[in-house]
Amino acid sequence: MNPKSGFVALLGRPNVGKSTLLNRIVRAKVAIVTRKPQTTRDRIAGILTGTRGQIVFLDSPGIHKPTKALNSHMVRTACRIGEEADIVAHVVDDRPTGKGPEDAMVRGILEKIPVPRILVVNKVDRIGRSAADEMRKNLTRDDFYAASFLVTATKGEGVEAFVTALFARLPEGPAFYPEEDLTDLPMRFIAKEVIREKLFEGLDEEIPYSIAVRVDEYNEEPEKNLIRIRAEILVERESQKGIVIGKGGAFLKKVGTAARLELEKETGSRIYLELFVVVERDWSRSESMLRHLGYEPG
Ligand SMILES: Nc1nc2c(ncn2[C@@H]2O[C@H](COP(=O)(O)OP(=O)(O)OP(=O)(O)O)[C@@H](O)[C@H]2O)c(=O)[nH]1
Ligand SMILES: [Mg+2]
Repeated sequence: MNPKSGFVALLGRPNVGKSTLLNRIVRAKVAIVTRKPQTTRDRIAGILTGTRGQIVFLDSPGIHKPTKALNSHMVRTACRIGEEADIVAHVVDDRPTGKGPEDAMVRGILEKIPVPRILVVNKVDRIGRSAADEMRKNLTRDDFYAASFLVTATKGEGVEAFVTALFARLPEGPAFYPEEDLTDLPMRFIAKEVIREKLFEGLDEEIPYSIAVRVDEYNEEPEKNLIRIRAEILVERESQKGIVIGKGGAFLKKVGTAARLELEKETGSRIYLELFVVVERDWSRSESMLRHLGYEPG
C-alpha cells in the first residue's frame, strides 16, 4: 500500500492530556506537560513517520472561556488548528463531560469543523475501564464522532489502536516533512517552553498565568559544543517578581538548573543559561505585548 499522510488536531478542554498524548505518539518530548490547566499556548506539531506514512499531530491550547487577551489568543489558536486538520481528535478525561459551559464551547467549535471527529477518552488508568467505557457510550450516542478510543497517554495504552485508525482514515499522499523530523519547532522555541514548564511546575495560584518567557539570545557555538541562552521571564506584578526569584535567588536557580539539564539532554550540547525576571505590567491583557511575545492573534 502507498504511504498515507495528513494532519490530525488534538483538541479539548485544558488539562485532559493532549500534550501527553502527542509526546507519547511521537515518542519524544515535543510539548511541555504540567499538572496545571492552560499549559499549552501555541500550535505544537509532532510528526510521526513510518512505513504506513506520515501523520502531523497538532497539539493545541485547551479550549476554555477566555478572560484575558492571552486566553482569547489561545482559544483562537485552537480553532485555527482544527481548521487545518484532516481529522480532529477530541480528547476528554475523567472529569464529567457534556454539561459545563466549557463543554458547550468545545462542542460548538467541533461542530463547525467539517472533518471527521474522533473521541479519545484519556486517563483510563484513573477512570477505570468499565467507567471509561460507560463514558464513551454516553458521549457517542449520536453520530457526532466517527469513532472512539480509550487510552492512557501516560502509559501508552490504547494509543497504537488510535493511531492505526487514523492511518486507515487518511488518504494516500506524500510526507510533508523529512522522516527524521519530530517537530517543525525551532530549538529556540523549545528552550522557551522548557523554561516555562519548570516555572509552571514550581509556582502556585495565578502566577503561572502571569508568566511568559522570551528568549533574547540563542547562540550556538559548535566548536565549543555550547549553546548560550539568555531568556527573560515576564511577570505582571512586582510581588510576583520576588516569588519567581525566590529567597536568595533560590527558586530562579532551581528553574535554571532543571531547564539547563533538560535542554542539555535534548540538544547533546552544553548549555549556558541566563535567566532574568522583568515586570511587564498586565502583559497578558495587551494585544501588542502578545504579538511581541510571539503569540500571534488569530
Ligand atoms: N493519570 C493520568 N494522568 C494523565 C494522563 N495523561 C495526562 N495526564 C496528566 O494530566 C495532566 C495534564 O496533562 P497535559 O498533557 O499537560 O494536558 P493538556 O491537555 O495538554 O493541557 P493544556 O495544555 O493545559 O490544555 C498532567 O499532570 C499529566 O501528567 C493519563 O493517561 N493518566
Ligand atoms: Mg497541553
